[in-house]
Amino acid sequence: MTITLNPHHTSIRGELKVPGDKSISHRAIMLGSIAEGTTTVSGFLLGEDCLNTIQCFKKLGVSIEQNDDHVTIIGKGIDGLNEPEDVLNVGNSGTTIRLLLGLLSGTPFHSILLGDESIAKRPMDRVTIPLKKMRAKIDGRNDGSYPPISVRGGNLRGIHYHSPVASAQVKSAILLAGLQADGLTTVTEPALSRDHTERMLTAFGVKLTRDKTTVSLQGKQKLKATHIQVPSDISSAAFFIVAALITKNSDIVLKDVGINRTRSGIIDALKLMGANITFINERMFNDEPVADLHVTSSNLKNIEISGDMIPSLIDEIPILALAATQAEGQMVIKDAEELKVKETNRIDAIVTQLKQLGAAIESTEDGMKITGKTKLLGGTVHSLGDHRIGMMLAIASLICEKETVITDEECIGISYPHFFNDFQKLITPAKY
Ligand code: SPQ
Repeated sequence: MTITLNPHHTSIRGELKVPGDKSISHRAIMLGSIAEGTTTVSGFLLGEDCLNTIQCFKKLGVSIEQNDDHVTIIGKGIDGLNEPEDVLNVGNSGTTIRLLLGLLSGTPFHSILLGDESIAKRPMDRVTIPLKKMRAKIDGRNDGSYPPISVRGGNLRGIHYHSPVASAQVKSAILLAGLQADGLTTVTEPALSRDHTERMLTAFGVKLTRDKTTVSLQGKQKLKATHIQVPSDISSAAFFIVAALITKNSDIVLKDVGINRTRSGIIDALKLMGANITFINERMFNDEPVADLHVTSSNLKNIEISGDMIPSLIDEIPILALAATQAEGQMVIKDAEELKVKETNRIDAIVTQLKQLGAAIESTEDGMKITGKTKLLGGTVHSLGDHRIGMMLAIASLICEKETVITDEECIGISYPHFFNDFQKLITPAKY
């Protein structure tokens, strides 16, 4: 399907609560399923990726009831999952397939995991290599590198894995396998990736030790059911943060946003660029920090984005690139090769689609260069089936001279159902 957005030339004003955090919602279902007792989740993300996680765990024999954004999971314990009678279809979700590969590496039965066309192209060897070192039996296309993938788990031993990439999916897959392994499992990453798994394991009573970019846990620990309150997703909030910054007379408050330091690189980057963003009412949801974010229109200046900052804003690079088109000077994004293995090759997707709208943007080997300030013109652009590209293009339409037509916009439901309702809510008529 396509959507046509007229040029708005408007302010963004009002208060909004964006949906629950995708990474935390996945993990709540997974850890609740292997805990002892009944776990309840509030603020669960009803996006397609997280609903696919629920379907996979139902096929593994877990009783899960979902009413709107409240979910109740009757945990089966760490040894209680059943061999699935059907394949486990993760749809578009890289988090589901990679974390499930880790969890199922410890279960003494056979499972087959697959997903959509995008998932079939995403590399799994980053998790299958360490999981095989732990003795999991895994096979798939290209020697276990691409889905469909089959796993026969059990009899794992702990390892110390030095991951070549800063990836929370790699770290989490190994930790979920390590929970079922003999001995100690340790993961060291080159830079700290998002740490929701570590925080939530602690909330479920698991003992782990952390030292900078290293985390360790002993196998055979039991998880105790708990209540998880999911913060609003900073990755979804980022679209409206940038919308408010790049439009005139804008003033918004985004409620209950997760501001975990391993995810809030987008706020740090935008503040360095001169953005007016303040945290109000800082507090904790379980072990996760949250705040309400007050954002107003700002004059932005471009900066370099590179190094250890990249993992903390990797999913926000599409919307950061749009902000850069409206900032003075040049933004250089480096060390971001990981963008090539997301739902699309996001370096190519960002560059081709923003260029189509009139941006001055070029790709590089490990990122891109964007020169601002440029007028965006509008025209027909493509989400390429990538939710974050689709939402970035929708926000771009706010400042385009002419109408913007976005193809395949329905993919936005992967992480942000009702995105366009929220978008409309914040748009106020121009005051010229
Ligand atoms: O789940 P999926 O498809 O991999 O989703 C993305 C996204 O943009 O929503 C990436 F394409 O987010 C990943 C993120 O990039 C979610 C995630 C997690 O929940 O653990 C971690 C990051 O990936 P990685 O490979 O750096 O661990």
